[in-house]
Amino acid sequence: MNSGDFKTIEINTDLLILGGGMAACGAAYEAAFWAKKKNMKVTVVDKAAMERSGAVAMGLSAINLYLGLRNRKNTVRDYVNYVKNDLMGITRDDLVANIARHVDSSVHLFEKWGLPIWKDNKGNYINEGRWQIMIHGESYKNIVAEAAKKALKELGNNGEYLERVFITEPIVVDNKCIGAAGFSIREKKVYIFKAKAVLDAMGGAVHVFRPRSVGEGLGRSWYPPFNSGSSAYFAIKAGAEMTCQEVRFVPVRFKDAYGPVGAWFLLFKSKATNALGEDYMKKNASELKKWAPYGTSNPVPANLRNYLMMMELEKGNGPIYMKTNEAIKDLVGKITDIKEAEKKMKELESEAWGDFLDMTVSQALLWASNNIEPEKQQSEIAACEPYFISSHSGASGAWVSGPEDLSPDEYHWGNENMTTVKGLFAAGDASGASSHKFSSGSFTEGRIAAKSAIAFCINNTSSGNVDKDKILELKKSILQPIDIFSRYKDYTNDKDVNPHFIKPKMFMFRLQKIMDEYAGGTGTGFKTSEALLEKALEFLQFMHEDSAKLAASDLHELMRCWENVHRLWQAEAHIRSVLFREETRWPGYYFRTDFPEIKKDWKCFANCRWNNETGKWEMMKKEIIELT
Ligand code: SFD
Ligand code: AMP
Repeated sequence: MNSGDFKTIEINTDLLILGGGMAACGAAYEAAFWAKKKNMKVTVVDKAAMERSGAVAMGLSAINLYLGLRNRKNTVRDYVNYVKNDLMGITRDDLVANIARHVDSSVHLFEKWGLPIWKDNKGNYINEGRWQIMIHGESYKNIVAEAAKKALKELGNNGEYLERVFITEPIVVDNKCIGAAGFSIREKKVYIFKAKAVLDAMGGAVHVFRPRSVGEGLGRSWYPPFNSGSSAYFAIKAGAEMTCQEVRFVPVRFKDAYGPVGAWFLLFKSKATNALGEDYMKKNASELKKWAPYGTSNPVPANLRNYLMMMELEKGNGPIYMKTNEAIKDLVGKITDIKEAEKKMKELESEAWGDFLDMTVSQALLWASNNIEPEKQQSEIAACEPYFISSHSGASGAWVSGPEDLSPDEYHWGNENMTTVKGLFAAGDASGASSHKFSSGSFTEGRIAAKSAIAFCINNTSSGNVDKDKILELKKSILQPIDIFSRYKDYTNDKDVNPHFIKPKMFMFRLQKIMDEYAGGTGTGFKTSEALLEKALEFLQFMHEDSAKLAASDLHELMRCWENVHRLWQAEAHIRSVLFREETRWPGYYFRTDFPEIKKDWKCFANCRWNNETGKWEMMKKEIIELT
C-alpha cells in the first residue's frame, strides 16, 4: 500500500462537527434545529461509531451535573462556587454558569429519549451527591447518539454523518479555520472538509502519561484510550490560545481496573483508609489549612483529597482501601426489621455491581476474578496516571469566548465558545477552564457552541478556498507513514524494528516514559521541577524530529501514528504550562518540588499559544474575573 492508492474526497459543508461524543451529539442535535430554518448543511465526523464512541462508550451509572433548578434545589451560583473551589480558584465563572443554567434541560431530554433515571416513590430523581443523579446508564450513549442521528436525518441531504474517519489536521487561512483534513480508517480515502465554521469536540487525552496498566493490562485506562489529544492538537495547530494546559486530572479509582469511586463516597457514604485503618482525611486534616481557602472549604477539592491520600503512601502506609464492607454494613445496620435488612442487603449488592457493570465493566470482572465480595471485604483504590479532561476535574482546553450577557469584555470577543481563531469553536473536553461539566454539561456545551456556530455561519457566508497544492500537501503529509513503511519495510526482517522508521506503539512508549519520569507521572509520585521539565522538553524535541519517521503498515496503524503525534503536542503544551506556573496549586495532581506552595500572584490563568507563523510557543498570564 502507498499514498498513490488513496482517493481524495472533498466535502463542502456549513458547520463541520469534529467528534461523535457527548459534546458532538449535543451539537448535532442543536445545530440541526437551527440549520433547518436556514437550509444549512451540518456534517459530523467521528473516528469511531457514534453509538459507542468516546468516554461514554461503556455507559455511565450517574449523571454528574444536574442542578434541579425546577425544584429550586440549587442555584447556578452555588454550582459556580463549587467548581471554582474544586479547581483551587482557577475557573471561568462565565463559562461554568452558562453550562449550569442550561444543563437541566438536556437531562430532561435524555429522559424523554428513554434514559432510565433512578426515582424515589414521589417521582423525584435520586441524587448520588448534591450535583449527581443516578441512572441505569448502560445504553446512555446509544440513546443520545440515536437522537443526534435522527436530528441529522431530518435535515435530509443537509445532514451528513461520517463514521470511522480520523481527523488529523485543521485547515486555516488568515487566522480563520475553514476546514479539516483526515482519512478513513476502513477505506483508502483522504478527506478534505471545507466549512464556514468548525466545532472541535474530539474529547480529552489518554495515554500521554505512562499508565499503571502496562504489559498484559495495556489498553485498560479510566478514560477511553481512543481519546488521544486530537482536540488539543487541532486547536493548537490552528493557532488557538489554550488555557489551563497544566491542569491535568488524576482520578482516584479502584485499583487496576479503574472503577469510579463517586458512588461509594457519595451514595454509599463509604470511607477510605490507609492499611492501618486510619481515615486519612481526618488524620491529615491539618494539612488542608496550607491550601486555604480552598482546602478548608466543603467539599474538599478533589486534588487535595488525592493529596491527603498520597501523604499516607509516602509514609509507606499503603495500600489504601475503600471500606465497601463497612459502608454496606452501616447502611443495612440502620434497619431493624430482619426481612427488610435482608432485602436492603440484596439491593446494595446489586447496586454495587451495577455501578461498574453500567460504566466500567472490567472492574466487575476484576472483582469477580479476585473473589471480591464488596459486602464482605474492603477493596483497594489508587491514584491513577494523569489525564487531560476538562469536562471532569481537570481544566485543559481551548480558551473560548463566553456568552455576551455574562462575560466581561476580556472573556468575550465573538460568538459563544469560539476560540481565538475565527470560525473555530470548542466544546466538552476541547474547551478549557470550565470543569465539572461531565456527560450532561458536555452535551449542553455542544448545544451552546453549535447554536453559536450556526449564527456565525449566517453572518460569515463565504467559505474559504483550499487550493490544489494545499490539498496535495495535506494528503502527502497525512499518508507519509504509509509511504515510509512501504519504502523501508524490507530493510529488516522484523516489521516493527527498522533503522529507517519508528512504529507508533514504540513512539507512544517513549513519550510515556518521558512524561512519567520527568513530568510527574505515577512513577515519580506526581513530583516534578524546572530541571526535570527542561529535560523533558529537550527529549520532546527529539520526538518531534522522530515523528517524521513514523511508519504504518495499514490504516489502523496510520491512525495510531496520528494519535501519537496528537499526544505529543498535548504533552508539550502541558510541560510548558507546568513550567510556566511557578507554584504548586493542585498538589494531588502534580507537585512542583522547587515551588512547593500556592502563591497569591499565581491566582490567574496560565495560557499558551503555538504561533503558527513563527513555530514558537508563547506563554501568558490571564486575569481571573469573577462574576459578581
Ligand atoms: O463516574 C475523534 N464521565 C462521567 N460523566 C458523568 O456525567 N457521569 C459519570 O459517572 C462520569 N464518570 C465517567 C465519565 C467518563 C468515563 C470514561 C468513565 C466514567 C469511566 C465523563 C463524561 O463521559 C465526559 O465528561 C464526556 O463524555 C465528555 O464529552 P466529549 O464530547 O468532550 O468527549 P467524548 O464523549 O469522549 O467524545 C469524544 C469524541 O471524539 C471522537 N474523536 N473523531 C474524529 N477524529 C479524531 N481524531 C478523534 N479523536 C476523538 C471520539 O470517537 C468521540 O466520539 S465518573 O468517573 O465521574
Ligand atoms: P468520580 O466517581 O470520582 O468521578 O466522582 C463522581 C462525582 O462525585 C464527581 O462529581 C466527583 O467530583 C464527586 N466525588 C467523588 N468523590 C467525592 C468525595 N469524596 N467528596 C465529594 N465529591 C466527590
